[in-house]
Amino acid sequence: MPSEQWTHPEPGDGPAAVAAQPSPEQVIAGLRATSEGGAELTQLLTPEGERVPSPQFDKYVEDIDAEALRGLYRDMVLVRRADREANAMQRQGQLGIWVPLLGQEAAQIGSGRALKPNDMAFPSYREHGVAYARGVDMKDLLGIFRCTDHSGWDYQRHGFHPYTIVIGNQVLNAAGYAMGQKFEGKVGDDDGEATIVYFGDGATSQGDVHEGFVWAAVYDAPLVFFCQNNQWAISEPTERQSRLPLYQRARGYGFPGIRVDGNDVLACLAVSRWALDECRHGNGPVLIEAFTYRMDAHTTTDDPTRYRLSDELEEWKLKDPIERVRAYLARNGHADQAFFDSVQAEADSFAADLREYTFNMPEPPPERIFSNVYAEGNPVLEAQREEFLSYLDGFVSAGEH
Ligand SMILES: Cc1ncc(C[n+]2csc(CCOP(=O)(O)OP(=O)(O)O)c2C)c(N)n1
Ligand SMILES: [Mg+2]
Repeated sequence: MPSEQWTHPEPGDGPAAVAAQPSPEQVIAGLRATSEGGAELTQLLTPEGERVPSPQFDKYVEDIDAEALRGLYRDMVLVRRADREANAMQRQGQLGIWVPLLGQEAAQIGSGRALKPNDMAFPSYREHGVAYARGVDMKDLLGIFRCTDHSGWDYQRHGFHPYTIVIGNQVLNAAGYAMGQKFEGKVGDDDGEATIVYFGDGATSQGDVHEGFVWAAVYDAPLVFFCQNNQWAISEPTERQSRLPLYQRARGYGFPGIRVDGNDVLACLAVSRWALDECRHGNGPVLIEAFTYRMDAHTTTDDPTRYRLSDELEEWKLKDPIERVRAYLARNGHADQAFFDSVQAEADSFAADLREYTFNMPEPPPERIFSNVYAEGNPVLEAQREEFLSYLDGFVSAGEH
């Protein structure tokens, strides 16, 4: 494993600090580890858009004919276009911050489209593509980033929980939810339910994620741990987070782990369907490591040129998740230029709608913060609300004098 070579320097003759320095070969191996998934990568569509047969996973995408693949292509183009529009709107001061998903479209659409209506998804903060796949209106995401909303959708209706900023915390919530599905007898056959939880490579260093692994494992919870290894936790590369490929961690907890090409929408769909199926039949949990790349900054507050080489980005551009589907569709005569143009036009108008909505987004009244905290009335919260309202009234009357 290149990453092992980098993090396991051989003891040398010199003082420990000197002996621990990686050799030039180890440094190169470490760099490669952030761009090459290795032999263990499950892939159905190469970066050049060629279909790779998979005895284990082909059956999970048997129904994906040309039309369905065009649909997955369209999904990815729309969410990328929305992502680019939101990024631009932050630059114009219309959003407080944006968290780009650029490069992670296949991981999110592939896994998001693998879910069934009764399944539950727990996102972190970058899962705009999964939100879209769960039927959340992308406009409803934007209130969070314009800082007018905490969360803008009905999570039960969409099977998509609110975004979580506290790294890894949603893994505990998801483990609890999946244990509930198990306790309530919703697991065991084709109609069983499953939960999927999204987190990053950096999150795997958090205690919450380990605790989630332990609880889900000992209760056989129907939980798919979906780790998007985008190679970076802000400025910290994956090889500083783990001595071994992340998917191999599952073994220590006693459940299967698999590494999938996170830029291959077909493979992400197939592997997620397999893992969700395992879970709904009672064979969970499962860890999926989607090997992908964060093509843009961590957020709009970050400048990745400070800590990573641009040739790494150039290398990943050749593995673009959308381009490989486009190449496959075009090469096999499944789509013509008119199709690609129409998807682009649809994406442009989708983005224009988001822009229009954002610019005219209503400001919620300040007391909104007290709404929807509890299902029923709560006297303490009600008292706080009243106090806050009279405090605000004080400002109005001061202005009137
Ligand atoms: C508990 C906690 N610690 C630190 C942070 C600050 N923080 C925000 S994002 C991030 C990196 C997360 O990296 P990763 O899990 O790889 O997810 P990615 O952002 O790459 O999708 C950190 C440290 C936080 N939000 N929560
Ligand atoms: Mg990351």
